Amino acid sequence: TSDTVLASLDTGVLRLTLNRPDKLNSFNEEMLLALRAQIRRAHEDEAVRAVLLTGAGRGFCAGQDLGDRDPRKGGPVPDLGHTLETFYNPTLRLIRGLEKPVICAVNGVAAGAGANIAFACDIVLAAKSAKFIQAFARIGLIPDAGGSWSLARILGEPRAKALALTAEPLPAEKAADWGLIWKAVEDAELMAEAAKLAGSLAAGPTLGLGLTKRLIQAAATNSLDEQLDMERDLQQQAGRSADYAEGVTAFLDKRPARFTGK
Ligand code: T3D
Repeated sequence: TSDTVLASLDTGVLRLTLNRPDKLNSFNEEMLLALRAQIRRAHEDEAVRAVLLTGAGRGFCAGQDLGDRDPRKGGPVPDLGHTLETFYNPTLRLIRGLEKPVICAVNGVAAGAGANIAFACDIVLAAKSAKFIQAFARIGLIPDAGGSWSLARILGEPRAKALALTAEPLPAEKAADWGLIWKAVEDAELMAEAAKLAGSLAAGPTLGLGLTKRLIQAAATNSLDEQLDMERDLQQQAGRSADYAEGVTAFLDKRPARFTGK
């Protein structure tokens, strides 16, 4: 365990708080490994039925800790391909591959890999005062942590290129208008709203929600025929779940469903 990522599990919601507030929760190796370990735990632990990711203090995450990349400290030029492959990319893959909802509450500035980790989450809420910055261009790097993929895919090339080439901050409300995030909410309401959403998703039919996530993520590269086949197969699986039987029974009994996630 590491205090760089605070973790607590409460009624199915694994809340993860990036916790290096003095550095705007920028990523050092310890924090990257701790985050990865927690997302792995979310994969493995049946008691986890949703993840809520946020940041401590006034920022969400300022990307890579540049103090760890100071060229004046001497030593060899860092191999950033290696650090992406070792520290960032596995976490991105784990978030996208987790068949449980991942909610991100962007409580303040999200820059570089910090912004792009947020975009990899399933539902992103942001405080109105938060901004997303593709800071890479300011230091001679390229958008990583899946950013080139999600920005191009979600926004299309014109907006993706402008954000990435200029590193202009994108305010939360505009990010919501552009469909890059789910919504911007009043700062004071962010955590309550995100926790409520995470809580209700954690009480949901986890198996079906996980299959839904897989299906929607597959749509971008599937043909319609492939997608229809996949819907057939995954609906077959969902239709055999205990939660489907419970959902239909509860509807017919005119009472709220009590899902177990299976
Ligand atoms: O290296 C690899 O492995 C490749 C992977 C790369 C992934 C990446 O994410 S590259 C991009 C790295 N991130 C950045 O370039 C962003 C750098 N930060 C900023 O541009 C600004 O801090 C913000 C726009 C995010 C916020 O600005 P502001 O004015 O609200 O806050 P600030 O005063 O700049 O920052 C507050 C403190 O956090 C400050 O420390 P101090 O002076 O109070 O002791 C600042 O140095 C520190 N901080 C912020 N970001 C980082 C950081 N320290 C280290 N690394 C940071 N990324």
